[in-house]
Amino acid sequence: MKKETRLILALDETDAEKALRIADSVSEYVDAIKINWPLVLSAGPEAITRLAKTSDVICDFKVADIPNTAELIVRGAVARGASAVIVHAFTGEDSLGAAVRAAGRAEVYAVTEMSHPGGLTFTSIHAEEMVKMGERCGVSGFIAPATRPDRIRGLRKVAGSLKIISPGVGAQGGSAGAAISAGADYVIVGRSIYSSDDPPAAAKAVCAEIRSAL
Ligand code: OMP
Repeated sequence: MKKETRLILALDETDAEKALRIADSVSEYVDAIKINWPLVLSAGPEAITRLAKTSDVICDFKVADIPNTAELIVRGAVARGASAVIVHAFTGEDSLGAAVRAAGRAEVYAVTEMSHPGGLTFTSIHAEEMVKMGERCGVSGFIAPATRPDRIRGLRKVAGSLKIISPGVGAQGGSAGAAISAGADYVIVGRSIYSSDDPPAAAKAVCAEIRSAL
């Protein structure tokens, strides 16, 4: 994944044609497009391949399964053109390791503490351990919450030079500048770009905020 704007668009738009139009319109502002079940369920998995023609695509399938199933899901996503897959770490070293091996040259990002309030119930408590385990498994990086920049700062200390990508900016209340200042390499932004009246202008504004934090 290139590291130019440090913005990743979370394209959870369920109107497939609109999603593709938005992806095109913001292409100069984003380093990658992250897609999740909402778009895959409405547009089909071929959306991965269509988007991958013009952008790096992160398949946010939050894989949380036994090693064999994790491997099959990651292989399928990469075969369709994904450059990276998001996998839960809480399933343990065998499952996360299987996902990394199945990804081959594609990247795996492991979820640590989740950005929503419920992320404090279980994921927060084990986030540092999940980062250490992810490093042993060979992941490329971690998901850490832009809603809690202090937690990005804490997880950055454990993650060393591995990447941190941070969702929770805008609609969930986090700020792109604060996440980058706390040690995130990229921010992930969804609704406040794809649901805005002017997605390119919204993406441009996030990029400006990121730049001013660097
Ligand atoms: P917005 O809240 O609309 O900006 O979207 C955030 C995106 O990041 C969604 O696609 C979420 O599924 C995803 N996400 C989180 O919001 N919180 C997390 O802890 C992890 C993720 C993720 O793995 O991307």
